[in-house]
Amino acid sequence: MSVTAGERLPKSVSVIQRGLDVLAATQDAEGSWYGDYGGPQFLIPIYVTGLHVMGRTPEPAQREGLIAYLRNHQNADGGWGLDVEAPSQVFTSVLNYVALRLLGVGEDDAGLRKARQWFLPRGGPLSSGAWGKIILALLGLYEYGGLQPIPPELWLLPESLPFHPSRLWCHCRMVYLPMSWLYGRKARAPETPLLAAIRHEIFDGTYAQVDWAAARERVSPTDVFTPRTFWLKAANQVMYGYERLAGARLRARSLDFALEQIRAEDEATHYICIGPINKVLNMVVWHFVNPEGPEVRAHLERLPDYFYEGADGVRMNGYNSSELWDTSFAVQAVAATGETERHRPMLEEAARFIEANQVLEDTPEPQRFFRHPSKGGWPFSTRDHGWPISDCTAEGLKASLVLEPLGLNRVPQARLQDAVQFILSMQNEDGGWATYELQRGPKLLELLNPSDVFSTIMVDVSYVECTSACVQALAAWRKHHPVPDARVDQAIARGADFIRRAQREDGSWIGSWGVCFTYGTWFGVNGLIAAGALPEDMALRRATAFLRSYQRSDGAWSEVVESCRQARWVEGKQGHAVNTSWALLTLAAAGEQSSDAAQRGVRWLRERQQADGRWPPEPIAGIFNRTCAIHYDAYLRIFPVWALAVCDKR
Ligand code: LAN
Repeated sequence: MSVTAGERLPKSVSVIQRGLDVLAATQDAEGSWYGDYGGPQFLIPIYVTGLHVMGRTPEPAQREGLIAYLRNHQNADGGWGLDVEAPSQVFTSVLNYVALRLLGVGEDDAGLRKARQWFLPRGGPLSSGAWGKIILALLGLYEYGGLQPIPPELWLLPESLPFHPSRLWCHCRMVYLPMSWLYGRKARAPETPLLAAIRHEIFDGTYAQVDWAAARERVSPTDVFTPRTFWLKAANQVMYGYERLAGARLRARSLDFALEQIRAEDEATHYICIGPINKVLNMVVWHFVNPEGPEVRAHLERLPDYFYEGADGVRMNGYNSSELWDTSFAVQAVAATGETERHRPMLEEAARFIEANQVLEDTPEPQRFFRHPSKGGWPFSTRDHGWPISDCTAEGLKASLVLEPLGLNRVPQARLQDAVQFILSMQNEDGGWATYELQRGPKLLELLNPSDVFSTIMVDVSYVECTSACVQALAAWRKHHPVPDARVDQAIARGADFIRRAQREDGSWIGSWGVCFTYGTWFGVNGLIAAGALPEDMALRRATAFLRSYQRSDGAWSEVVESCRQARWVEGKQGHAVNTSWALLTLAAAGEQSSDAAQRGVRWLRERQQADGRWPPEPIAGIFNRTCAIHYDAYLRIFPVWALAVCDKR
C-alpha cells in the first residue's frame, strides 16, 4: 500500500498547527499574552472599599461591569466563595454584599436579599474570616476592638527575632504592612447614610449590642481552613494587652517606619505593588496621609493595570498580569512543535517581550527595605512590577536559551549570566527554591497564620515547582555555556536532592501553584531529568506509575482544586486538557511517550480540540495558598500544543 505524504506526517500535526494559529492570533502587540487572571472573590470588594474610603466610585462602565461580575459569580445559595468555584464563605459573602451596595445596588435587590439570608444566620461580619473584618473596619462597619491586633510596632522589634515581620513571605508581609498602618491609626471612612444603612443590614440591626472582645475570637466554620492555634491565640492575647497600653510616641514612630516601607514598595513597583491587595491598601494609606497628594495620584494611574473585562463582567485580576510567565511557556511550547519557521514572527515578538521585561537593577537600599537583590531576575508579569521570582527567572532564562539557537534571543549574554547569578543567590539551605526570596523564617511561623482562609502564607519555603524550574534553567545554562562552573553543578545536585526528598510515598509531587498532582509531578520529573536522572531511575518510574494509575478510562486526566485543599487526588467530572497535558509532558519526559497510556491521552487531547483550534473552557487550573483558585487564561492554549508536540517526537 502506498503511503501519501499526508499520512507520513505525525497525526497531531494539524491539531498542533491549529493550536499554534490560535496562540499566534491571541498574542498582543507587546509580544505577550494578556488575559483573565481572575478567580479570587475578595479583590473587587477590597477595591470598591478602598475607593469608597477615598470618597470615590468607579467610572460608570466599570461599575456596571463589576456589578455584572459579582452577580454572575454569586452562588445558588446566595453567598460567594473564596474563589469563583468555591462554596460560600462568610468572608467573601459579606464583603461582596457590601461591594454591591457601595456600587449602588439597593438593599431590596433579590440577589442581595438572598445573600443576607445566607450570611445573617451564620453570624454575618462577626464570624467572617479575619480579612473581612479588617476591610469592614475601614468602612466603619466593624470595630477595631473586634480585630486580632496588627500593631505596627512589630516592625520595630529586633530583626533577629524569628518572627520579625521582615521574615514573612513577601505577599503576607506586604499585605499586613498597610494593614498595620491602618490598624495603628484606626483609620476609618467618614460616616454616611449609606454606610449606616449597610451596617444595619449586615448586622440585622444588632450593631449596638455587639460584644467586640468576643467577636475577635469568632469565625464561621465555613471560613476556617487554617484553625487558629494555641500559639496564635496566645500571641493575640499579648497584643490585645499591648494595644491598651500602646504609647503615642512609639505608635507614631512605628507608623512612620511602616509608611517608609510602603513608600519604598510603591516606588519600586511603579505604584503597581506586589499584588492587588497591597495596591489598594497602600493607596488608602496615602489617602489618609495626604488625600490630594502625588502618591494617591500615582496610585490611581496604575489601577487600570489590575482590571480585565470578560464576557462575565469586569474582574480585578490577582496580579497585574501573568505575561512573562505565559510568554516563557508559549516560547517553549512553540519551539517543541518545531514550527519555528512558520511561527517566526510570533517567536520574535515573544523574544522582544522577554528581553524588555527582565529586571536590570536592584531596588534602592535593598537591605533597609528587606528586599533580596533583583538584578537579572524575571518577574511573573512585567518589568514595571519589578519583583523577580525564582521560577519566573528560570522560565525566562529557559525560554531565552530555547530562542538562542534559532537566532531569536535578544537578551545579551551578560544578562543571561545575571539571571544565573540571581537563581544561584536564591537557593535555600535545604537545596530547594522558594518563590521571591530565600526562606527567612522557621516553618513553625505558620502556627501564627491569622488569616483563617489561607494556608502556607507565613514563610516563603522551598517548592518543588520553583526548585525544578531553577534546576532545569541551570542545567540548560550549563549546556549552553559549557565553561565549567562548580557552583552551578552543585546547585543542580542539591536541587535534585530536594526534589527527591519532596517526592511522596505514592510517587507523586503535590503542586502548590497549579492543580495539583499532575502539576507538581510534571515539575518533579522534569527537574530530576534535567539534573541527569536516567530513564530507569526509580523516582521516575514511581512517578509515571502514579500518573498512569489516575488516568481515566477515556484517556484523560482530571483534577480539581479540592485536590490541593485536601492534599489527595480529587477528580473532576470530565477530563481536563490542562491536567492531561501536564501528565503527557511528564510521561514523555520520562521516555514513555509511545506507551499505551500516553497514546490514549494524546488521542483524547486531539479529539477534544474544537474546530476553532481551541480547547473548551474547563475548571480553574491555578491555585495559591492551598485554598484559592486562580485562572490562567493562556494555559489551555499553551499546554495541549506543547504536550502533543512532545508526544509526537518518537
Ligand atoms: C502567584 C502567581 C505566580 C506564582 C508562580 C510563579 C506560578 C509560582 O510558581 C510561585 C508563586 C507565584 C509567584 C504566586 C504566589 C501567590 C500569588 C502572588 C499568585 C498566585 C498570584 C496571586 C497570589 C497573591 C498571594 C494573591 C493575593 C492574596 C494574598 C493571600 C496575599
